[in-house]
Amino acid sequence: MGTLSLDSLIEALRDEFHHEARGSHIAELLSTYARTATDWRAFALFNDQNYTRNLVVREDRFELLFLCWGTGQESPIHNHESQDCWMCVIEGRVEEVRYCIPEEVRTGPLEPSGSHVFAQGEVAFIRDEIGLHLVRSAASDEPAISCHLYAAPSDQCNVYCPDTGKVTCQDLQNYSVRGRILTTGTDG
Ligand code: 2CO
Ligand code: FE2
Repeated sequence: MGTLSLDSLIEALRDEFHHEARGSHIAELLSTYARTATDWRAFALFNDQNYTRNLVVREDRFELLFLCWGTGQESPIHNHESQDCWMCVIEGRVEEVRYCIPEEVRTGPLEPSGSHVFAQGEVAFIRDEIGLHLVRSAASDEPAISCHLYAAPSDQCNVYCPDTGKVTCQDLQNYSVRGRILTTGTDG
């Protein structure tokens, strides 16, 4: 595969999901995009406080976001409801720490089941049957950017307390849409 622009990636994903395709071709598309494109820069917007979710496109069957991980920034331990989640590193290195989904009655610390650092162009895949994860920038001196494809879109996930396993439902907030930072409406 040659080079891919963001628009051509989105067209190719529409085609894939129209045919209910899953798996290796999607990872290949994301990886080709990550290794060849630079048109993501306008959408990769960082915030000092938290990792950011920058929405590019959201349709019935999928949504595509760029997530920006400042140094030391990480997601909570969370699930993906009934989503398939592909994560492809665009710049820097991103660590994924996996956890098993605790049994309902369980209380106590969550133990990681594994951890892997992904470099530019490498693709991670997770869904609830595989487990939970936490994602963060891997290097202490270098931010990271990753491209996330969720099928289907979702506005919520479950967040797990690492010490107790307690589950809470969390709204997923976008920081920007197509390069425009959203105002929260809570300031002023
Ligand atoms: N799922 C998290 C989110 O959308 C990021 S970790 O990678 O899936 O905020
Ligand atoms: Fe996730």
